[in-house]
Amino acid sequence: MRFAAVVSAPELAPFSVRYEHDASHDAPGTLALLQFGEADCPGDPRALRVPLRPLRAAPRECWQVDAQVHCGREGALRWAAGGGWLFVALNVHEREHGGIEGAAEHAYSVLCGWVAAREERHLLRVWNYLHAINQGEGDQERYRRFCVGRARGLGTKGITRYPAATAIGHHDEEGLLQVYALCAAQPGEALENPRQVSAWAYPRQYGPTPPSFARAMKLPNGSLAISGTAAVVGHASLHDRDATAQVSETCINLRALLAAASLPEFDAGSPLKVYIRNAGDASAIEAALATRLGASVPRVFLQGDICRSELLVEIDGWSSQPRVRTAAGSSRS
Ligand code: 3EB
Repeated sequence: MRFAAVVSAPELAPFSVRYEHDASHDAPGTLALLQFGEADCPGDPRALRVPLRPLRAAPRECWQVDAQVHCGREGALRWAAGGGWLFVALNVHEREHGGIEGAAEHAYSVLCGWVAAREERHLLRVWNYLHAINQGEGDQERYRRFCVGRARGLGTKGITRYPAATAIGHHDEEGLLQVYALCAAQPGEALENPRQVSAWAYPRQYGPTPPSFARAMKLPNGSLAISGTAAVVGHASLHDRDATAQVSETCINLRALLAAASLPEFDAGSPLKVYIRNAGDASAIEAALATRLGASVPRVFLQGDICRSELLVEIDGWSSQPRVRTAAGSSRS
């Protein structure tokens, strides 16, 4: 008889995300509290000001674990960990790194180097908010330079399995790059969208280094972290200058991802972020979404520039695992 050596992965505590007005950073089990466009909250490393302006009354985004949370700062990096999950965030200033490319390389190098030494070493989901994302022509466009620096920062730390991601342009402080991430002590499963060419395989016309992200990440708890999703089919942008049609196409892309993950429709457990380039499109986008998403699906509307100038709207978010009926008839999530 042969015995396999089993190195058991640490059990993960339940992890959930929800939107809540007036949420407090010191509620038990808070891993992160994302505050859109609000004043900075310097006291607690978990309370992160996100440099995007809400276009509607915006709740805060709370990441919660059923576990004790420890948090701290190390240099520019801030973190919180508990129950096998880790929130980590970094604000970098381009002027200290010779521009967006150097800032991105630095941010990823610091973040990945720090995460690699932790028990929660699996980088699952990353958000990137950079200033003036579409400025510059051709391969000098700032988003493309960001992609070059990000790939270099990831590569020098040996990351070859891409996280799910969002990259959006902000109109806040010039030169500010914010990167924050969710990591865990167990790996996730990266998923691609059957309607889209994988971003890391985009053809040369979109830049010298293709974007380093997966379309979604199935988290070790079965939930799905959905990358920024726009009206991209194959590798082409569709519905130029038509925000409503871009919303429809984006929703088809989102449903294709849910199907690929064997998850049901979005519901009250699926908080979504809607990034809108032109504030003047907000009402049309809101109305278009109302016909395609159930009223119970939580959503926030943020002003943000999408990484291709022809794209007017992008959506990211979470979809939680369906509740499982236990033998006793009670339900658990
Ligand atoms: C796209 O499909 C739209 O560079 O991290 C979406 C999500 C997009 C993430 C990134 C870019 C990123 O290509 C843009």
